[in-house]
Amino acid sequence: MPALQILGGAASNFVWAARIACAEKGVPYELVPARPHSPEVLTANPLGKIPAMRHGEVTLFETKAICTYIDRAFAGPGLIPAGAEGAALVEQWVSFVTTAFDPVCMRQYVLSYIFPNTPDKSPDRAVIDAALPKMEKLLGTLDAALAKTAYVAGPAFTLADAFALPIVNYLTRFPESAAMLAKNAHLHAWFKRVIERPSVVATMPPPPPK
Ligand SMILES: N[C@@H](CCC(=O)N[C@@H](CS)C(=O)NCC(=O)O)C(=O)O
Repeated sequence: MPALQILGGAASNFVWAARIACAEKGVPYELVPARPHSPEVLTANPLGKIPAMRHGEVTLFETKAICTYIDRAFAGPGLIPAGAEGAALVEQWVSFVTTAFDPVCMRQYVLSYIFPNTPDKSPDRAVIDAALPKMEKLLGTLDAALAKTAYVAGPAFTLADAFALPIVNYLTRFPESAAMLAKNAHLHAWFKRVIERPSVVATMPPPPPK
């Protein structure tokens, strides 16, 4: 049995980012299916969020901490550059994803389609419409970065790509975000490239039920 365990559900964008990090490094791991706030997750993360990680004596939560640990604890291609500027750029873009891109694009927009709070469970139009101008700016920000470099934080694939990709993949599934993606040509071209990486193909969550 692999020594490293990732606790969480495959559909979570953060769980997917941690699994991409393992796959990029060639680190064997076990995905332990667990829902947020389940007793299993609460043993590893007092806030109940996924993913959490166990590796021997090490227990971690927060996806960036988990991915940094995976990058440093194991051999394999580095996911954070050694140099000060390169490492800071990865930090910058991971923070951008966790503090700005995820809250608007996933929590506000995508979840209003998947788990709407409306009485009849139809997509929550008011919440979706309020997200759209913010999404234009966020996608435009990534697009401008990707106009200059092949990957989000520079010339090579890093944790910044692993964090952004699962969210952009969700954005391909809904009409307004798919149209926005098509308009942001550099972001779209990056997505088409990274979605075919072996680490991404190997960890792709199963399609949602129809
Ligand atoms: N800051 C956390 C966020 C993790 C997170 O929000 N995970 C979601 C699933 S994608 C979750 O557990 N949601 C349940 C909740 O927020 O109560 C991290 O980077 O790991």
